[in-house]
Amino acid sequence: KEGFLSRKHEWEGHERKATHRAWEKYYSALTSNRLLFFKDAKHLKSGRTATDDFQLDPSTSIAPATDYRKKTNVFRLKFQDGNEYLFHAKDDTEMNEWITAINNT
Ligand code: I3P
Repeated sequence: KEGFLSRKHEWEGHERKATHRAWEKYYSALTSNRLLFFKDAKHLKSGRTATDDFQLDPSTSIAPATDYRKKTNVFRLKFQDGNEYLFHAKDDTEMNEWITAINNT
């Protein structure tokens, strides 16, 4: 699965709020166990990432962020180290595709 997602860092540790909290749009791509971030699809082809990738493992949890009310179609990824990120998909279908794809990693 690949496509544009906006991302917001919420927590950078257990009980430690993220300092850089703005939404950032990335062309995102899921591999077998990693979520990679690019500026656009062209950069994915060239392999030039825009920022660090996320390692996914069975301890990573993903669910719709029903408590976040400023945007719709937002889901949350939680990592065991306390990092939490929101992701904004363009519609409900996209959000559910990402959730299913990430759950299947
Ligand atoms: C953040 C930016 C985010 C906002 C966040 C701000 O400021 O405006 O859009 O999150 O609010 O801190 P900056 O651009 O200066 O980094 P929301 O879109 O969710 O409001 P927050 O600190 O309440 O998370």
